[in-house]
Amino acid sequence: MSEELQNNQEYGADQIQILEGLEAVRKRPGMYIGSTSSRGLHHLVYEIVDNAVDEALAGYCKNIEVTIEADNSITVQDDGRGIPVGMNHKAGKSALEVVFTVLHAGGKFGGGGYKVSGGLHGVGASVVNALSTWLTVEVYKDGQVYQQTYKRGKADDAVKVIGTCDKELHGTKVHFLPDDTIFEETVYDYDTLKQRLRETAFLTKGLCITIDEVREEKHHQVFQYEGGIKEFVQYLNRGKEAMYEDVIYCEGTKDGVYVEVAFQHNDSFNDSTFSFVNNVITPEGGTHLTGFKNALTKTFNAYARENKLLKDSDPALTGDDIREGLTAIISIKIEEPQFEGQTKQKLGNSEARGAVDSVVCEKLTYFLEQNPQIAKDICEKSLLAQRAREAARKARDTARRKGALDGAALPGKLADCSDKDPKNCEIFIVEGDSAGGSAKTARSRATQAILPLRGKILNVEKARLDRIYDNAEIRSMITAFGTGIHEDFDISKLRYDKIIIMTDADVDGAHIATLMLTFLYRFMPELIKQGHVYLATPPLYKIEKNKNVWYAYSDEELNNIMAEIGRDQNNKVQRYKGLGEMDAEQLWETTMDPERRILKRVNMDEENSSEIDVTFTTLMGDKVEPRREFIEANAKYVQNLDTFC
Ligand code: 2B7
Repeated sequence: MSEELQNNQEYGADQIQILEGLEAVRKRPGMYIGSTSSRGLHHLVYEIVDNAVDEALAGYCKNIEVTIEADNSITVQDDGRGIPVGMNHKAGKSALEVVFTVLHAGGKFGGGGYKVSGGLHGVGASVVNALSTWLTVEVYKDGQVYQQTYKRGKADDAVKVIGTCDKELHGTKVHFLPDDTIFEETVYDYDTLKQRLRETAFLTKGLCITIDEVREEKHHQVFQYEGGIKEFVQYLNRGKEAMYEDVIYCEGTKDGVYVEVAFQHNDSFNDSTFSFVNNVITPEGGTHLTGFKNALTKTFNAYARENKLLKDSDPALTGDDIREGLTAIISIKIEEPQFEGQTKQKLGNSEARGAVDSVVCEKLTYFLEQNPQIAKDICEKSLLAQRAREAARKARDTARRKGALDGAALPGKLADCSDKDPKNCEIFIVEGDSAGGSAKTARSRATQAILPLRGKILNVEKARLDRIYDNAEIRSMITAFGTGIHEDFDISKLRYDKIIIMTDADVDGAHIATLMLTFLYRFMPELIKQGHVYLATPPLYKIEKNKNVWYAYSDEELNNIMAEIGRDQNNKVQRYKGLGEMDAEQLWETTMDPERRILKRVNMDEENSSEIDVTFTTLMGDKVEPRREFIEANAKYVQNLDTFC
């Protein structure tokens, strides 16, 4: 730092502060972007895009283009007013430079509108700059092209005019390369960015967001939704049968809170409600979500009583009854969001509760009066849900009495391990009795438990709670894990550190694994979130030559092995079709031995939770066409379409 000062005496105390500011970001990047993992890497893009989205929310930007360049650098371009380039007298330098080099170039900077989107409230650009090997920003304004370049957050030079452009052109372009000395991962994932940008486009109606990938692999997609969150709900419901055609939509502003809510019921039994504050998902909800739930319960009960769909003697519908098969988006914009809870993801502002409650009550009451048929259909579905819930309660009580849910009596088919410390233990959920038998012989008895399941397990996307509690395979999993489900779920009672799903390496196996994951996702999501769920990876091929043995887990690996050992008559290649084709010793060597096996941990990034919901409902729901489309789009993971569709 002292060298900087010597080199440039004109910079005074202000400069020292600025350097310290960005040094702090490089020293503790996690404090500013959460982590330096792949997640943090992607956050850099969201921070830059958020500034462009703010410009769109202020009414000046219609298009945002994001490009993943060949070298994994990122370009973001908008057609807003262009960041101001004039002198900021307080800082003694161009406003543009302030935005990219000062940690607290706060929300009101530049005047007009307030900072609403995103997490870092206007410091995002400087944080991204500090964490980039290099960054270039260009501003198009009044026929001039302005540019400034930086290395690791420090400006190379003052803002320069580098050329002229059409007078009509206006906007900002940012191009940066994440610093590989800071990030553990520097390769961008197209799908991750695509999903987030699609979500951003849904949340900002009319805004056109383009994403391009110009690496070896090429992609190009455009997201623009004139219907905003109404279209988001349709998108989430695309794998399901909607109960009525219109998406119900409520919009309004109260106490400085802008509220938008869209919802539509479908024929499933799940509640897929997602809430957002300033365009950022709130996985733990908060006051805005509470306000929505209150309003929904209150309004439907009032309507049902008034219209004699619910008799005076009937018990009120519960929120759960009304939300059965509901897909909903709650999106609010608020000037100073306060987050609480352990992970600071839960909205705390009390005015948000009142605002959402009152906007939804008012608009929904009106909608129901105008659409009596839809109102009646929803009330009747809720009444069915009420009865089913009562039946489920009875089924669960019976199951509880038999000790079937609380681990009191472990399932007979379970071959448990002898070690009683869950930290050391793992359970293999194995498809089929025969593979289960091999696994029981192969396992290390002290720490590995085996639970064989017979055939395909119940698809929980298509079954009501009472049937789910009644299903033997599901009950045996619940009992073996020890945690209970839903409101009874208690992770401290988990009996195994690793839950390993072991199925055949074919399409049927993938289907069974997906059914199990669907069950875990809907009933014990915490197990996935906390990283306890894994997929075993059995090999696809066994190669033998001159008494040596190799296993290949992919076609690529097979080719590599063959290239190495030479393709000749002494080679024997065996294609494994299922776990059952391996004897116990082979199963142990290739798939179960902790020293040699490949385990894939199933992870669930809550930032992507709406997309995960779509994946499960598309794969497991009734509609064939969206499923076929989904599988075709993800064909690299699935080999044989026919069996699955
Ligand atoms: C608080 C800072 C970040 N800003 C402005 C004006 C326009 C503008 C921006 C932006 C990212 C990639 C291309 C306001 C706000 C700075 O002050 S940031 N556009 N776009 C952006 O960052 N895109 C602005 C008032 C008058 N004229 C311009």
